[in-house]
Amino acid sequence: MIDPFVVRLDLEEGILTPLPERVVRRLSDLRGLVYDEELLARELARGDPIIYEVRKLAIPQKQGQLFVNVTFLKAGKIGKEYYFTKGHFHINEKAAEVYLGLRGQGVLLLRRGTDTRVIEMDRGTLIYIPPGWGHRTINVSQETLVFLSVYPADAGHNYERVRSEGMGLRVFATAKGKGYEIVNS
Ligand code: S6P
Ligand code: ZN
Repeated sequence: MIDPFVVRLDLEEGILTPLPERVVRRLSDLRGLVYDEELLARELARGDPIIYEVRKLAIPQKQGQLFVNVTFLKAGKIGKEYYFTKGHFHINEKAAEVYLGLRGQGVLLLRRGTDTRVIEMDRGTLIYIPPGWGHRTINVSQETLVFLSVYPADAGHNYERVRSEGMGLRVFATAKGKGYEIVNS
């Protein structure tokens, strides 16, 4: 059981008050997921910076509950590939999700079988991810990408499927270094 509760969400910065639990993902967590693994290994020899973090409200992992998270995905690239979240499918194939862009400019990649979608995300973009669609977020801007996620607490996350099958698409900086291009991969 859980009582009704209230927190503050700073709609400009995405900061929750009081600050909830923090999950951190580093460059090394992108091993096996990036386009250029050799380049990643060389960059890791120099250090293992934080790529993104997720702030998670404390909600019981029980059917009927909803998890509420805010993701902060840093700006940067590995070679020409913009920083991205690992990406996952929900283990519970009936579990949908809602994303709300708060800050920065990103791209949400969706995949279900051979069907892929590319959705631009910025402040005020509300995206409905139906059950069964794998999802990964990419930061294509020069500032941190911030977005809110709401999804069933019993969704579960399958990361291995994305690791083995990929997302079908990647997001690269264009040759001129500005903007982005979507490539099959
Ligand atoms: C959870 C939701 C987000 C991601 C977060 C990090 O279902 O999609 O909160 O967990 O953006 O991405 P990932 O792929 O590392 O879980
Ligand atoms: Zn999800």
